Parts: sequence; structure tokens; C-alpha cells
Amino acid sequence: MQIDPTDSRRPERDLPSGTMACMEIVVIAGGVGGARFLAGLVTAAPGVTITAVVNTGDDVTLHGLRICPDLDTVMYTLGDGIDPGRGWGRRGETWTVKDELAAYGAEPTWFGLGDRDLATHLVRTRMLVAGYPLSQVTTALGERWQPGVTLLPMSDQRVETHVVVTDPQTGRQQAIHFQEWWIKHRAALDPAAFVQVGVEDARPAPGVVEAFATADAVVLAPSNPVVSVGTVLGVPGMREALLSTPGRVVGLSPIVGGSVVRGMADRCLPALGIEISAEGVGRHYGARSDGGLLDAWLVHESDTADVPGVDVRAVPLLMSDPAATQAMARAALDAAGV
Ligand code: FO1
Repeated sequence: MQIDPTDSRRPERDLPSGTMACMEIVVIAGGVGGARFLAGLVTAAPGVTITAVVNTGDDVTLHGLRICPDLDTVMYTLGDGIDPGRGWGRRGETWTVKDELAAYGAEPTWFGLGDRDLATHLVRTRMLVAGYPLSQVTTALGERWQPGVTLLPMSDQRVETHVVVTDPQTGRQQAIHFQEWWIKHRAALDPAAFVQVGVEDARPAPGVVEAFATADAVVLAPSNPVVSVGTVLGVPGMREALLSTPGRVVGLSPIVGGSVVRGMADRCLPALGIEISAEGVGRHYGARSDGGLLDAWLVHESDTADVPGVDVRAVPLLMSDPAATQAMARAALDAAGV
């Protein structure tokens, strides 16, 4: 671990000589992009303690079951159970229950409820109903998958992202759950606003504040800046906890060459008036030295970004294969000075 002597924020580690201070990294992540980045980080930094603070705003209750898409995507990806093509759900999935539900006309039929995935939702729902908080449920599910990182929901309190859209039939504005907007409508309905229902009563889950307080670096994964990273940061106390970190804060742009790599961040950014560019997102996060979040901002090698007060670096940001993702994670650690 290189200590950056010029960085006044780093407390000297008065460890007994010969003790290897175990480096601690906290990553704020959403679904597919965040999961892939974490997989690269785990391989780029073996032996590093990684805590993933994961968005739960996409969570939804369907068919009586509590479903946590981003937590499951990270857990399956790091536990090698993910379907690599879809980026969500299980490899080798079957859809018998989904078809049977449709035969009953049980809505919603648009949600991809896989038979293997169903077991996760059943175990999670049973534990939640029994009174276990989501953080403990997540730890319990992780016993099977061994993700290799500490997986924390952003909050144990329920926060759901709903999208304000104009109903094409009635012309009236209405709020629909993010999953309906994302899956049923493929984000085709223009979002007037994103509302995090319940966020005002939420607080960071147990372990989150503590993880930031001792982190050698914090990384904003290349996830959706509005509905993933934005939702996590919107939990009361989260930004303050993040900014308490003695380490540097490094973000990675989810916008490459002026467009999203996957997902639909470009459908979300305009609702917040954020330019669809690496520079636009970097400026949205802002410079830590100026009341924002970032010490450093990684943009794709073909992009430029002028983000005053932030150390901007152009590196390959396409997670085209594990080696590329590992190199990207390494670049993030370099930018963090660890
Ligand atoms: N995404 C889809 O585009 N279609 C689906 O049917 C779908 C089902 C699904 C089931 C479980 C799960 O964990 C994720 C699922 N996703 C599906 C992905 C999910 O909607 C998104 O990954 C996140 O909510 C956004 O990151």
C-alpha cells in the first residue's frame, strides 16, 4: 500500500512494525454495472477488505415476495451464480413458475421470475416476515454464495424508487414502480421525476457508517448515477458518512463516449438536468473540496471531462472482459492512492 505523503487526510498508521495494515475499500454500487466492477475489484485487489453498499431502491414486492434486484445481482455475480448474458438472475434458469402464474392471469406477468431465483425470494421473504432486518437476511443469503465482499444494503428500512410518468392513455401524471418503468415499459415513458418512497425515514444499514469511517478509499461504481448511486447517497446521513472517510473518493463514469454502456442511465439523467456525458456526471457528483463527493473521476480513454477541483483520469472503462474490468479496478485504486 502506497501512503500518499502529500495527502493530509491520511492518518499515519501507527501499526507495530511488520504488521500489514489490511486495506479497506468501500464501494457504492447498483446492479449489473456495479456487480461487474466489484468482480474486477475482488481480483484486482486480493486480500483487500471490500464492503459493498448496495442500492435497495429497486426492491419490489411481487407475488407476495420481496425481491432485491441489485443485492441479488451483486451476490450472484460475485458468487458465480449469475446469468452472464442477462447480467441478472441465475445461470441455467427455468421459468415454470412464471408460466404457471401467467396461466392464472396472476399479474404482473412482465416480471422475469425465475425458478432458481424464486428460492432466494422465498428465503428472504420468510426471514423478513420473521422480523430479521434486510442486512441480516443479506448476510444469511451470502453464507451460501460467499461473495467475497461484505454485502450491505444501503438501509434496513424500505426505500422504493418510483417514477413519475404521464399515462399515455389518460394524459395524467402517475407514479409507477421503477421495475414497471424499467421492465414493462423499457424506460420508454419519459420520467418527470424519480421519487424514493420512504427515504426520509431511512438511515444507513448497520455497518455502513463504520465501514466509511475506516475506509482507505471509497469508490462510486459505474452504476446509474440517478437511481442507483443517487438513491444510496439520498439516504439521510449517507453523504456525511461517506465524506467522513479518511481515504480518497474515486468515481467511475457510467457514460462512455457520450452514451451509456448498458442499462438506461441516459433515460434517467435528463430528469435531474444532468448532461449525458462523463463530464456531466462528474460535475453532478462534484468536487469533495467544494462540497461535493469526488477526489478523483475516471473517464473512458476517448472522453474528456473538465471537473474543477477533481483529479480526472482517462482510462479504458469498458468492462468487456474480466481482464479489462480488473485493469479498471486497478486504475480506480491507483487514483485513490492505495
Ligand atoms: N430486468 C429485465 O429487464 N427484465 C426482467 O424480467 C427482470 C427480472 C429480474 C428479476 C430478478 C432480478 O434480480 C432482476 C431482474 N431484472 C430484470 C433486472 C432488474 O430489473 C434491474 O437489474 C435492476 O433493477 C436495475 O439495475
